Amino acid sequence: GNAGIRASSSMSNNGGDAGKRVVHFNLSPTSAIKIQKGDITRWSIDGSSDAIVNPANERMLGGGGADGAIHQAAGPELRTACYDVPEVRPGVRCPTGEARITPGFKLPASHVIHTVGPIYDANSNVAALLSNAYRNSLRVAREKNIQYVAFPAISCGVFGYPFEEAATVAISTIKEHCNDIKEAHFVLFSDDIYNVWLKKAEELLPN
Ligand code: AR6
Repeated sequence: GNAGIRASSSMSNNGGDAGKRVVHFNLSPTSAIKIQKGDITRWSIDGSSDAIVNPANERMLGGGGADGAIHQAAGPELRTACYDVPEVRPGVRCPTGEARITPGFKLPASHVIHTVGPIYDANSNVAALLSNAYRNSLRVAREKNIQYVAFPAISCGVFGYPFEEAATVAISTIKEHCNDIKEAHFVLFSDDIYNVWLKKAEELLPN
């Protein structure tokens, strides 16, 4: 049930340079969702084992958007670590909806969880694939005992997913599956996506 969910906002240092207004939604005494505008490459929780989620592609060797920014900030060791992830079939290290983990190298965050969201297609079940990307990212974090995870708006850039539909999938999936994680953060790059996410969170995570 939703008993105990409470929203509050504050100026917070969590997220370092990434944070302006951080809006908190407490799901339980030990688990929270936090939403902020910012650059995910700058995000970390001081002194903790933490992870940022990279909205990658199936090859996992870098690209544009957040993926490009994350590789740029992490340094060339990240590409080497990604290259070493075994292919499940030629050219595919991480199938759509799955997740893989590497160190963060020069990033402030200690780990990168690479996941692949779907390319938006109104005529296929992309919502299930997008939900899998969030759920499997949390599962990989849990397996490594990582308690703090930051997500961008997976599939909302190059992959063309409409923001409102993506926000519904992202927030409901995280709400359902973040039980064993202390904090799931959304670090959103643009005002428009931040505003859509906040509105949807207030709808789906009521007081
Ligand atoms: N911090 C947070 N969010 C960011 C940042 C950043 N530094 N930079 C961009 N975003 P995208 P996708 C936002 O395109 O749609 C790549 O080429 C961006 O504004 O990064 O899942 C990969 O290699 C958008 O809201 O990822 C894949 O081929 C969101 O992050 C493909 O793009 C996601 O946009 C993946 O496409």
